[in-house]
Amino acid sequence: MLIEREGLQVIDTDRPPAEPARLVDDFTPELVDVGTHGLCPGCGEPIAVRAAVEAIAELGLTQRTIAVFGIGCYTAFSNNLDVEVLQALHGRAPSLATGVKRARPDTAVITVQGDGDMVNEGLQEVLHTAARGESVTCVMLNNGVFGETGGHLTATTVLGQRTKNTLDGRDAREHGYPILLADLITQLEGAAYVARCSVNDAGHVARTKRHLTRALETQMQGAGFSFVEILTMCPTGWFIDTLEAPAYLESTVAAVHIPGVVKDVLASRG
Ligand SMILES: Cc1ncc(C[n+]2csc(CCOP(=O)(O)OP(=O)(O)O)c2C)c(N)n1
Ligand code: SF4
Ligand SMILES: [Mg+2]
Repeated sequence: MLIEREGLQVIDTDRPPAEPARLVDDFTPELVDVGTHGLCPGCGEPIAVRAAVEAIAELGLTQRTIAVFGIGCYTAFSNNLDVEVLQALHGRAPSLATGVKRARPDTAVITVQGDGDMVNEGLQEVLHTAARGESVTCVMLNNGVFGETGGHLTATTVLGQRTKNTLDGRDAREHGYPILLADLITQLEGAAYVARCSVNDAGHVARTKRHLTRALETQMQGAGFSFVEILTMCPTGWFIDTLEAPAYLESTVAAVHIPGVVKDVLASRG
């Protein structure tokens, strides 16, 4: 029920609603056990994780997926998902995933890491895994900050981007240039599928799911290493208003880390 408070029409949350809530339909993906999470409002990571579990379920891989998580805000989802999850040390998820896949080649193995975890703390792990052409899928949630520890600069932060320790924006002379990981990985012979996408609007979320699906298909066909970089909003770490974050992603982050399919070996084989 709406009430008037300080001249505004607001929902009355002081007492229970007159009618109980009614479930119109259950849109919860089958691999989501617990629908609520403690991440910030407007965070892009829950959207990206949902796209991944939907892709896994739609490919019929529900019963044979093993995920390897890095350390960041997204790690909280290891408690929400009905997927076997292994926790890696910072940056080491691709190596752990390699071991899992070699021991259990029948499984679908997917890593979930942040930009801090993957590019700052474990860059060599993902590069060597790609170069070896391991049949695993690595996913990087790229928000350009160490979100969980307070919004500091990472190796992917774009020039001019404001972070906790670059309050005047990243400056190449002081902080160097961003690493564009998808572009780097694509040069490695063992990489069979490389794509970059984002979750800042419905169209991009749909494309993200298609890229994740294609990456998992590449893995299951044994074609080589697959990599999906997903640009995600971090309004808290970016120190901007929650509602401004999707547009900021588009104009600032995606202008440098440009979305699209960078490499698709299966498609080029015809
Ligand atoms: C060896 C080690 N160094 C530092 C930390 C602290 N730490 C925990 S999460 C995190 C940030 C991770 O950033 P990112 O991977 O980008 O994930 P996000 O939180 O942005 O999603 C850091 C530095 C740690 N846990 N272990
Ligand atoms: S700090 Fe950033 S990445 Fe972490 S939950 Fe909040 S918005 Fe998401
Ligand atoms: Mg991050």
